[in-house]
Amino acid sequence: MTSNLETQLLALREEGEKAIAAADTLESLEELRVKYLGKKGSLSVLLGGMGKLPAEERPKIGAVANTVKEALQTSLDRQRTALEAAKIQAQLEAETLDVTMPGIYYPQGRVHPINGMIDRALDIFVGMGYTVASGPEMETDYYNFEALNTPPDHPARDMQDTFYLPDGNLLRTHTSSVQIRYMENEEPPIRIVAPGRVYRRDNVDATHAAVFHQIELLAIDEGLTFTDLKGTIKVFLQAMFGELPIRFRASYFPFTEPSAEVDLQWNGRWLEVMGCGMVDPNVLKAVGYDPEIYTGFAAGFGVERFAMVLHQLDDIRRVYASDLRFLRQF
Ligand code: 2U9
Repeated sequence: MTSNLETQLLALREEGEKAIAAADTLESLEELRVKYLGKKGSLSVLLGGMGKLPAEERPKIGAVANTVKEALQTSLDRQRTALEAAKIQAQLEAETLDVTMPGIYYPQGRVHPINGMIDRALDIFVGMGYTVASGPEMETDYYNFEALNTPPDHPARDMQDTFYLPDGNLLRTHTSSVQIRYMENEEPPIRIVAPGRVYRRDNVDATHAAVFHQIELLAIDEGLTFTDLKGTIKVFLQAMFGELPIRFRASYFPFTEPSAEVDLQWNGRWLEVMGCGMVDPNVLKAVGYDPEIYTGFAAGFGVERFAMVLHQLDDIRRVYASDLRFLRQF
């Protein structure tokens, strides 16, 4: 004969196993464990009624209660394992990296052709032992002209007319002022290269701009000659343009004596690409160097002009127009 308590125990087992199998989270599973097997859970409550049973029935009911308890515990363990596995699986799926997904597009910038040209030229001079120097774009008359052997009444000032500020300062017409400042603070031997923006009061056309970029180099030491100047320029121009014929033509600059223009044979035509010369003794004196001990050479070129030759540009204004169709080509 099956006692009432035994029926209830078996019903509890059936109900519990169904509920446990249906639990879909670890939290609800824990609630079911407490509900059925907890201290105040259904099984405890039922077993509380054991005392009312006749003594001979107790062992049998006790045994049934044990199997019910074990069965529920087994169900709980099985469901916990399944839910934990499902949780890990869901996490893995949620975190899967889809390498075929298109990435986020960030428009990529690139080096402006003028800066690219400056970088290339500086690399070559740094390779020859030069140090890069810089200075202010707003200058005094002294650093831009006077210290460079160009007094106020000098005819060369006409060609380098510039923008003057109300206080008498000006926008530098070349980076030579950087070399003057450097020489004032340092002692020979000196090997510097000065890149930078310069200004001229010029009428703007396909080959002239009021703002452009220059690179100038300066070497001061004991015993430097025009031969050192020629060799340095030859190495530089060949690194820049390749093995092309070059020639030096006598010229004039207030700050160098003798002075020369450097021409490069490019596509069968002679192109003027640089100016150069031996630093004028008056410039050495202006910074306190003894011209009987030290000599030096200097050279300068326009970065835009180099870029126009190398990239075959027809109009200098293109490099300032910020037209992406133009800039994307470099
Ligand atoms: C010091 C002494 C001498 C720098 C020099 C040139 C010749 C030259 C022009 C090229 C085209 C400027 O960009 S451009 O218009 N430059 O021809 N520059 S010698 O001579 C110096 C510099 C600094 C202390």
